[in-house]
Amino acid sequence: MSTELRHTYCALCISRCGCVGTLVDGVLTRVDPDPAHPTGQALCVKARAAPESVYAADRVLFPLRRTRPKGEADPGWERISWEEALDLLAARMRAAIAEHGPRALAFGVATPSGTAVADSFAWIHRLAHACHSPNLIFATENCNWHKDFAPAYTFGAGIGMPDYPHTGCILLWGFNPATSWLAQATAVQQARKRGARLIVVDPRRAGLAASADLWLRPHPGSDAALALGLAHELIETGRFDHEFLRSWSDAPFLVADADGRPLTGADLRDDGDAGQALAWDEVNGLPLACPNRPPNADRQACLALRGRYTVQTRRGPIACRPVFERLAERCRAWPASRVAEVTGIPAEQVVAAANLIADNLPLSFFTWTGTCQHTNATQTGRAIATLYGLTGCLDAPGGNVWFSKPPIADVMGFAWVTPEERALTLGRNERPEGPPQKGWITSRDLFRAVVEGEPYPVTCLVSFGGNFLLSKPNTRLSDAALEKLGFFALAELVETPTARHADLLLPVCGAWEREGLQAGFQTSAAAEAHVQLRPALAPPQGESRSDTWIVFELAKRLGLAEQFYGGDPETALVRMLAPSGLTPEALRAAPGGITLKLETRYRKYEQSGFSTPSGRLELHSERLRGVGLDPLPDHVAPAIPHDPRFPLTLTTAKWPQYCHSQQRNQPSLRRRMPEPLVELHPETAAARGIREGDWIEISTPLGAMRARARLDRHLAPRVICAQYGWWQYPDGAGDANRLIDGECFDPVAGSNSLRNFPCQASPLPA
Ligand SMILES: Nc1nc2c(c(=O)[nH]1)N[C@H]1C(S)=C(S)[C@@H](COP(=O)(O)OP(=O)(O)OC[C@H]3O[C@@H](n4cnc5c(=O)[nH]c(N)nc54)[C@H](O)[C@@H]3O)O[C@H]1N2
Ligand SMILES: Nc1nc2c(c(=O)[nH]1)N[C@H]1C(S)=C(S)[C@@H](COP(=O)(O)OP(=O)(O)OC[C@H]3O[C@@H](n4cnc5c(=O)[nH]c(N)nc54)[C@H](O)[C@@H]3O)O[C@H]1N2
Ligand code: SF4
Ligand SMILES: [Mo]
Repeated sequence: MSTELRHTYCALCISRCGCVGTLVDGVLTRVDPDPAHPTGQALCVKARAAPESVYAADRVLFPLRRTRPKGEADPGWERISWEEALDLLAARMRAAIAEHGPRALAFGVATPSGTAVADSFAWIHRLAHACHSPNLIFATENCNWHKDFAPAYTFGAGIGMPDYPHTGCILLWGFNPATSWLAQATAVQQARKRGARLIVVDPRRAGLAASADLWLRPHPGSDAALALGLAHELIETGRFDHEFLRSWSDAPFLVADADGRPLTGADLRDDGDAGQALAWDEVNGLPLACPNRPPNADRQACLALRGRYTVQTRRGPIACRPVFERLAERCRAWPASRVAEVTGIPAEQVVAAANLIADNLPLSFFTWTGTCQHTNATQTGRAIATLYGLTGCLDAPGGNVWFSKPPIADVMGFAWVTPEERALTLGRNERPEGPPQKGWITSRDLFRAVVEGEPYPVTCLVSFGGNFLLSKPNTRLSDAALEKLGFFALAELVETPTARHADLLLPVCGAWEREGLQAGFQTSAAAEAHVQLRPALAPPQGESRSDTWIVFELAKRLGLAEQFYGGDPETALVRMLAPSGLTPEALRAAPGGITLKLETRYRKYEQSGFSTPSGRLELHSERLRGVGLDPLPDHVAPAIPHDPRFPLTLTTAKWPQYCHSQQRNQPSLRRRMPEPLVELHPETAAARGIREGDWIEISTPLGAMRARARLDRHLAPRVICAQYGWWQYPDGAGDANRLIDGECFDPVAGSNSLRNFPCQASPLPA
């Protein structure tokens, strides 16, 4: 018997935990943490189930072609060769483009945060772009848009990463790392041991909330009210970073009272600079043109943050106020008493949270899907980012920092799609400042294009994972669209309900069966400097192949070999790594990874400004105002139906055992969570004759589902938390998304109301 230990990392979720696999006679038997790895302190049950996932009986092992009409329960799969499968797919892709143009060909990809498709994410995008397709569907509007892209309106970039080793207070807002990002949970706990304080904002007492200094329990979808209330406490007591705001944010910029327009140099003189903002010089009592990036800190002390002024412009006097004054007025509408009414959080706790923040700077924060799966997600994100801006901790030691990343070539090929083609991205006209600007489309827009041909027909979908029937709202539309699609090819590990609609099912090998590159592990400066070429722990099962292999084979058949380095993934990897000075050989010789020597630089804005239009942190977003949206954050009531028959609020969350709709086929995980659960307050249950462990029905205006009741006295009596992603039940038990309307969405980002939907709970006959 030979035993081999192999260093690798778990690629199943965003945490990418460093680990060591044990192979006995070449067979993967177990996976353990790798404490020497920057994210290797702990592993969750999903990684420990690795052998079960590799050798699962229900894996798709061969390319399969449908022989029976769509809509029939049995697709009548016929096994075909890879040659046939790839030739067929390439022919159908070409036909779609020839018939209706590249816009009729859409691509799809599973979430890179909750699957290992991150390995191939860039290559899949490169293929879509090489085909000139402006349409790619994945989970972004309900997943990472609000932490990685939308904060650009305020910060010029994503939210960065808490500098846990140096932080004074951690704010986890709609983010439960104990379940969703183990490496961050470990970092939080280490910081707490050192004395850092912790505030958790979550309708559930989930994960670290139980041990936090303060757990705030908002009603789902009311987070912006809390953020503005906290900002109000800090502003009115003067506990904000005046210096930072004056010198590095747009806080002093003057905005006209009449129309909300920022004043510029061009208002003063004919030859004035329309790109230069005006502020009020309190010492001289004059408007002053503010220098552009990086701002001239010497002259900032005289700039007013508060007050009302009249500027004599070329066209006469204009009444105006600094951005900060306007923000302060916005926040004044949110005293703790009103925050309490809207959020359900006691007013004393709002004040206590503001005190905890102000007394324990530097503050760091992380927010994820708890705040983004709402119809008011963009404004909520703006409100939280604005609150954070007040502390002056952005990119400062102990704050949220953009750590140096390993330099890796961007291979997405975004520019290959012309601006004219990009203008056709579904949803772009309606939400120009949201995901469509990157070519990312929502299920609603894609499936309407398929079913109704509006605004134009999409006839072919090529997706690399993604279980849209379970992960997107409005299941009825998804179902109809997948059935109607002219051609649907899906690369998958297992035959999901979505896969049953495919014309062609391509077998992919799982994360443990293929190599994968991770350049940067995010959670600390050292982790972010770590590069690893994950070795496979097992050979690909059956005839399964990696997504990357499929992309390159397709590219060759589509005449795109040149854009794909001659169709050779190894050459591509060499080119991708080139800027870092690393090679595949060097990485293969160091399977645990290589930590590059990257310097951590704080407050990078002092050299280069922020990547916003003004070069400063923007409390007022002119970009949002430019498309008719509110330039300042506000709490907007969720745009969801109101119906007295559905008095409860349905929310959802992740569970440690599973990622979304996956892994139910792994016995050790299934034993831990055999059936779909729904959490509700004991009073809510008692009022309906529901007991712990009963199967109950949850209904909304769209439909009903079943789950087993779990009583939780920490929930608000109005809130129930259900699961989504179960497809092991013929009647849709544990599939909350069939209850949620896809027409309720955020006007900027298209995010769905997956965390706040009116519902009712009722007992089922035993
Ligand atoms: N085990 C596991 N890990 C995962 C995943 C998985 O499916 N399973 N998926 C991965 C992916 S793709 C993602 S995006 C991340 C997501 O990571 P998280 O965002 O941490 O995951 P969730 O548990 O969905 O949501 C976090 C918390 O938000 C709370 N919440 C619900 N509604 C609201 C609200 O209105 N306001 C506030 N403040 N909080 C609210 C929930 O109760 C929950 O505790 O996890 C990744 N990791
Ligand atoms: N109600 C509700 N709905 C939600 C959420 C919620 O919190 N509440 N969360 C949302 C979030 S944050 C996200 S990210 C989405 C996730 O949405 P999806 O990306 O659709 O996630 P899954 O449902 O897990 O489906 C992923 C599929 O990809 C397959 N897969 C896994 N790894 C690979 C791989 O390496 N290659 C290929 N080709 N396939 C692979 C899996 O077998 C699985 O069937 O769901 C969203 N839906
Ligand atoms: S948290 Fe679990 S699933 Fe995610 S990377 Fe770590 S071990 Fe893998
Ligand atoms: Mo996600």
